[in-house]
Amino acid sequence: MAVIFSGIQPSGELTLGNYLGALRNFLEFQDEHECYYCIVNQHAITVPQDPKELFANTRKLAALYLAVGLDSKKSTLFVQSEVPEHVKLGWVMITSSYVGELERMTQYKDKSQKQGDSIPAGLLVYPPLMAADILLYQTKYVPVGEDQTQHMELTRNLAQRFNRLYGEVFTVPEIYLGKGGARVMSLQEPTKKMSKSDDNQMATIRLLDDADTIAKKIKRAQTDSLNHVHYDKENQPGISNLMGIYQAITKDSLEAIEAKYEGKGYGAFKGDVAELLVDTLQPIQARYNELKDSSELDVILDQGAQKAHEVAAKTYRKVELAMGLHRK
Ligand code: ATP
Ligand code: LTN
Repeated sequence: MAVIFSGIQPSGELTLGNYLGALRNFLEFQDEHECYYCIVNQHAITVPQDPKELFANTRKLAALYLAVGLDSKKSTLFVQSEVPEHVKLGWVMITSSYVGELERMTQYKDKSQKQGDSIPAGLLVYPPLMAADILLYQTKYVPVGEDQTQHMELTRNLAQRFNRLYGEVFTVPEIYLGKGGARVMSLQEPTKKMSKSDDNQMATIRLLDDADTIAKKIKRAQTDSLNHVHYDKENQPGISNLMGIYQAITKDSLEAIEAKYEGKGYGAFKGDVAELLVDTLQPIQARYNELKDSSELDVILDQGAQKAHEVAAKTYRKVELAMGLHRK
């Protein structure tokens, strides 16, 4: 039984990108592996958050994890800030990192560009905290979207660096990229990834969007003037993105989709994409509504934090002993 770990930030309402690129893949593991799924609220505060929204988004995210099919009897679901070992090992990982390697992270470069002269230091030290999240559980596989590849490489480097210096303490983890949906693009700027913190509401499909909103957003999604359903990311990024979404849900091949819509315009295809999304998201939304205000949710998160803490504390003790960071 291998250990699986992944995390999502409660930094806004989840998008279709989060679902197809991450959440959906989490479910595959829970029958056969030891799974930890975390709401990484300490990562979310690397950019300013409204306290009320952060609080609400944390609960919403927990309910969504369960609504998509995560089973709390099989997987451990918990909130990062409730397990103090994350920041403890996070500090150790920060002190094991070089400024140069952190500055080379493309997510840091993207997010810091928008901040002018006042770049929050948290943006720079975000990846070593992510490494700590993963390494605390002796994780083997980390299901994430493609955008996390560089952070995963850094995590592996930090684990190997520590093991070389202090002895074999950590399992060196591997990224797990699911098939299809690993990179869903913005509906408005299809060369950019769909991101839950995008201010342009038309750019994202939210998991809690109703049928009319979904239809409107897909209808207005940027395409080109060729009116030919054809996969060509370079020249037809908008329609290719919609085809990627269609494929991720139906598992049809791109060729099969092209053949099905041969001679039909974008209107017909977009209508079908919207319908597929509504059919996929409606049952998730129904379960979400049952769960969101239930006391069951708190019981699950309390038990999750306790289980995670037990495991994390064991690894952290090994770290202290290996580094001489203990007294007894
Ligand atoms: P933010 O906009 O706040 O940076 P985000 O939408 O990028 O958020 P994260 O919380 O950073 O989401 O990521 C959660 C998971 O969703 C990660 O595994 C990430 O790789 C995946 N993910 C995020 N966006 C996409 C996307 N557009 N396509 C596929 N996977 C994605
Ligand atoms: N960096 C990730 C979120 C994240 C994560 C993790 C993912 C924080 N800690 C540990 C997997 C494992 C992101 O921005 N998507």
